[in-house]
Amino acid sequence: MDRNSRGLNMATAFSEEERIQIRKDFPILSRVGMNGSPIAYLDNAATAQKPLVVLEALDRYYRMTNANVHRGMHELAEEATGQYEQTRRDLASFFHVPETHQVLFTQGTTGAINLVANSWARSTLKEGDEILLTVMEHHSNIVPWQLAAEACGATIRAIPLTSAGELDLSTADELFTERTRLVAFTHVSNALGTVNPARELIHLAKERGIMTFLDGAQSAPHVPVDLQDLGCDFYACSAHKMCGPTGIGALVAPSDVLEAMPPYQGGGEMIDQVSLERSTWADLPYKFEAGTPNIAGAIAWGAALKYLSDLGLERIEATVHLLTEDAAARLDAEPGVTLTAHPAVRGGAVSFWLDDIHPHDVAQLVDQSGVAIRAGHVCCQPLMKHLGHPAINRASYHFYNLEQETTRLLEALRTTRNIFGY
Ligand code: C6P
Repeated sequence: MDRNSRGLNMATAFSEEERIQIRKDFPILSRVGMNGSPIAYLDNAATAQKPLVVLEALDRYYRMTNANVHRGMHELAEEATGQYEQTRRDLASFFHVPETHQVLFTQGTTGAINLVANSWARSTLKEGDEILLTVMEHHSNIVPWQLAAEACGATIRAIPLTSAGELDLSTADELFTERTRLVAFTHVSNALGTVNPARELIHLAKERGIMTFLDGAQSAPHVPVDLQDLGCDFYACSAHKMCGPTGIGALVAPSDVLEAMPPYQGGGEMIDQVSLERSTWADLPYKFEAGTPNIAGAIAWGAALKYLSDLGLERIEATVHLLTEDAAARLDAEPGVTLTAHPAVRGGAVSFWLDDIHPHDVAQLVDQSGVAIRAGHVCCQPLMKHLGHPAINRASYHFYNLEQETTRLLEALRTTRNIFGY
């Protein structure tokens, strides 16, 4: 079998012909950009495009089912509840989670992190406790912990990076202290593309009795994730990066941890009994799902999960690997381009600088060639400080991208250099 150093079976990657067929599932991918050619969408780490089955699921829910969940005694409400709860079961099986009630719907990865920071962290952390992050974290995996730490008198520390853009675990013995209560880190970096050694870091924390939070925003879309195997305490992801709709995501955690956590938000649905003096809470998962949820979003996410599962996560992972390795190699060889990182294991993103041209100018100019990339600090300002640059350019891939889209990016970068007189 054609396995690469990462153990991926590269023979399973979708061929270009297969990807051309797959692209037909995504109406937006035939949209023509301002230069008259289809948009080369290389901003998948920001949000993935949606296949027709997801758009149809949204439309079908609002057209034929629209009703609130868990409340009504009528046919429509029962149908809506059944479809909404089916996605929870689908998520449990997608991530290999034993109990369905371990899956909580949130507003996204950000919502999941805020839930744990406000509930678990604020009720657990004591003065002098420490939360360990990494220098490559997204602001969503920094700011909620800072707010909780400030409220509890805890402090934040961060795992440094090597020059290749990987976690430097050589100092683990100093970083994990007897006051460390939580290690929260990203599975795949949205800025550098680095795939972190999640199992190894979770193991280091577990053997010291430290809780772990894995930010799966960039892994859930194209890495097969087995949460039983990984062993983290908390895992968060966003539907919109997995070809689903915006405004919905999930938090997964062990039942006993969730049982012990106080509610985060109060309101309808999350209660058992309410009197004017006090209230008691609903069972899991509803204790953490106050108010009318994103019903259509959950149902359409179910359609996205089925779509990804039918394609096969291993095939998706191999395809994204193929595309990003190709892009990284070609960008690295391109005059004027400097890659921000050279991780041994790369996820969906390749980021770079073009000479000393501001990344915003680069992104705007390549956009004129119909190539969509992201520019800026990509919500990772501490990482930018570490890199010594305020911003980066980032091309990020999904299984429906084509190598010729990278070729178009390279051509657009050459044009940009010409405009700037290089
Ligand atoms: N990164 C990007 O372009 P939400 O917004 O809640 O769906 O996801 C937040 C988030 C958390 N962690 C990581 C590693 C992420 O990449 C993101 C979202 C997007 O890189 C938008 S800034």
